[in-house]
Amino acid sequence: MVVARSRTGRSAATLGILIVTLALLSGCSGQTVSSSSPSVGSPAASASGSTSPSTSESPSASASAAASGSAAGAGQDLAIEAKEYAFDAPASIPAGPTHIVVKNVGKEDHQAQVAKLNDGTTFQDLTTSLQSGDIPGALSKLQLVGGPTGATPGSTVATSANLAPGQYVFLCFVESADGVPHVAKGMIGQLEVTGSASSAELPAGDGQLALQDFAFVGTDTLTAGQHTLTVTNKGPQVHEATVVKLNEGVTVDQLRQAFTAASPAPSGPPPATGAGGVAGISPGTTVSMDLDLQPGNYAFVCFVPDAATGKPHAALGMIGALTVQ
Ligand SMILES: [Cu+2]
Repeated sequence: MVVARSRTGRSAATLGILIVTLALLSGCSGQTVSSSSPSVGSPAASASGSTSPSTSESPSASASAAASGSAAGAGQDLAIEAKEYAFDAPASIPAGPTHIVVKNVGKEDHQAQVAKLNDGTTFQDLTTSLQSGDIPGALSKLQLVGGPTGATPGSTVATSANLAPGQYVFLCFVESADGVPHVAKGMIGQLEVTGSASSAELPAGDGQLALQDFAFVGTDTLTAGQHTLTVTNKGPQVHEATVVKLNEGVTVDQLRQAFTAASPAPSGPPPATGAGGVAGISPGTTVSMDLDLQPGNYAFVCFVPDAATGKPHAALGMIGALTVQ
């Protein structure tokens, strides 16, 4: 399938370019930053709360019986392995608060944009839109509930969402070196969420991030180590919060300038490397993301294209500073 690169607005081309930008940010350093687990560079260590690395069983959806209706736990784990160009994940999971854990076992960056098909929309409808390059059409068929993004090879990234029953997909819009987004290489997964909707809250976490047109408002300082941020999209547009670690000496203002320049032409070393984050979230939706960061200067970045101009929200100022002490 080929995703056309000729549309306007929220186009595949734009999204692809954004992902390329992200890839540039991630650079070729081979350096990985986990935003949720201590398993970086240690394949034997499993992500906290996820399945064992055993190959005899696929990642499983293990419902936590004790967490029902409680804010004390994430409810259940949904363990996903991402590689070129497929997701290895359970086919179904019960509805409710879900800790979505993506382990990148591949060689390229990956993400798992998690999205629920609108009522009346079939998986075939979605893939038809994707195959014809109609990304706005595809997005109009979906409710975006985040999902881990910015997963560098070997890293694990986790987010949480309260999954309502229905048909879901995992999508990876990261581009390969050939310029083709992984979703066009078949990197689409399907998930059926069963049972009835849960009113349970996601774990409160210890920080808040509001996504607005076009700014990040909320937590801007964290201590090193594990945190969970509640992330709410309060803007009329879809937003995301990709986390990047600024290279030594690079400021958030410089990063912002790189995105707002008329023709970004990165030369020299990339200004930042990927450090996880949460993928696209529909307006009015609250999810959460786990972070496990070393001290340093980071930024939240939104690469979602503006509905009116097609420019990435980052180019419209949607970059927020995050200091980890
Ligand atoms: Cu945005």
